[in-house]
Amino acid sequence: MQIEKYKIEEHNQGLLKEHRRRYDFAAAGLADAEGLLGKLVEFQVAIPSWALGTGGTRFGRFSGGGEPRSLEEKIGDVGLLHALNGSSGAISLHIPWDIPKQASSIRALAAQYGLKFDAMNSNTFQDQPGQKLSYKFGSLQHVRKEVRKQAIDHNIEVIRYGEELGSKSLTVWLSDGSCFPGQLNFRQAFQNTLEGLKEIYAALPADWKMFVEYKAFEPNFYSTTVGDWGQSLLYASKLGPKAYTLVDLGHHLPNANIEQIVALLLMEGKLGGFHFNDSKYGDDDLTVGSIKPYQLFLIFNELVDGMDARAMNHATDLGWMIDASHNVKDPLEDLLQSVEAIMLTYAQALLVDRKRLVAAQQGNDVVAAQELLQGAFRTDVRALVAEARLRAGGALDPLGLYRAGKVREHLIKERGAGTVATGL
Ligand code: RM4
Ligand code: MN
Ligand code: MN
Repeated sequence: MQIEKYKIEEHNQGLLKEHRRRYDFAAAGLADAEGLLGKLVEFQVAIPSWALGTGGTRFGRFSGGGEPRSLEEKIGDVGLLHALNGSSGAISLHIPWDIPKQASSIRALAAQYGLKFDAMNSNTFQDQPGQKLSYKFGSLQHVRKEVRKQAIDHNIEVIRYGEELGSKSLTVWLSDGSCFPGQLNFRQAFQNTLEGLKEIYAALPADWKMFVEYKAFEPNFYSTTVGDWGQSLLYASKLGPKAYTLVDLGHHLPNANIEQIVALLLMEGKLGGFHFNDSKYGDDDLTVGSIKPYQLFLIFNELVDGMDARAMNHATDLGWMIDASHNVKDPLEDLLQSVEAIMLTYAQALLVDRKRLVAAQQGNDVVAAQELLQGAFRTDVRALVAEARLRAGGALDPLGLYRAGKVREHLIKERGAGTVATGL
């Protein structure tokens, strides 16, 4: 299904008066409202193809119905999101969950919705039907060369699919590691993995990036072969200039200072991309900003500061992706909430008075520094983000329109109540 332009306009008309009142108030306090709006309009967050269906845990999965049955329908879903919020202009695919059988028509379909293909993701954490060798004991780290080769070949195949679609990056997340002490020779596992990554790196087109994603635990619970940002950075540094670290917010040990990690990776020019989600305990994959919004703000504060220090383009120089799973919500509603949370937080980070922050830091004025950050965090920027959405052709209240337009009901009618999307 599609949401027609006139429906969005009608919806906006009804809300416009109140919106203007709020926007004028919010913009009056800003030195450069237009500059801020321009940045917000440009900023796009990629939607993961694997998060368009209902997620689950190892205990169960409760589908909400109307899930996309094909890559075409997944693209349709992201198209809906983008029509509503104007900030979801890309999709990140996972192979083999989303093999594009006819790349040219998939590309054309995405273009119709104004979507680009963000990072391609490989999968050597599951065995696939018909696959010769098993990844039970890892993929690139594996003690057997044939298994490593199979994993390398798969990643190269993913690059080829991505090239056909116009993607420009490959995200490698490995579940490799060990569950028990003694199971693995750490150095050997690292070396094997590095060798494999080198072969994949060699197959990257000139204008591509490779993102090495780390994760502290799960599914392996004693060691992970790309377990933290240090290890990821080590691989990325040894690989070369096209390799970067990817930060997934849910992949750290509890209480890790993610904003500091981000700051240092940016300083080194080695931060490549981001997987947004939120968590209370581990890789919970909850809605962005739902549990620790201040932490998200502190991370965005470092992102803006670090990117500006290197004169980077906020919108295009890093890969911005959501990586979440929705067990009890409608996935599309959850994704609308996540994108909104990202936009709000980005806007707040743009509001930080950096000159005054530097002065506070130089003067060891701890109180003033805290006031500055919390002042930005406590600013209500909802009307600013709504204005950016309006200018991008989106809806003033995406979630409201999604519900009023009975989008899920339509999708269930179209696709059926029992459909199950490929993915998590
Ligand atoms: C992993 C990791 C990867 C994602 C898979 C599905 O935990 O976050 O980024 O591709 O899940
Ligand atoms: Mn991830
Ligand atoms: Mn994850």
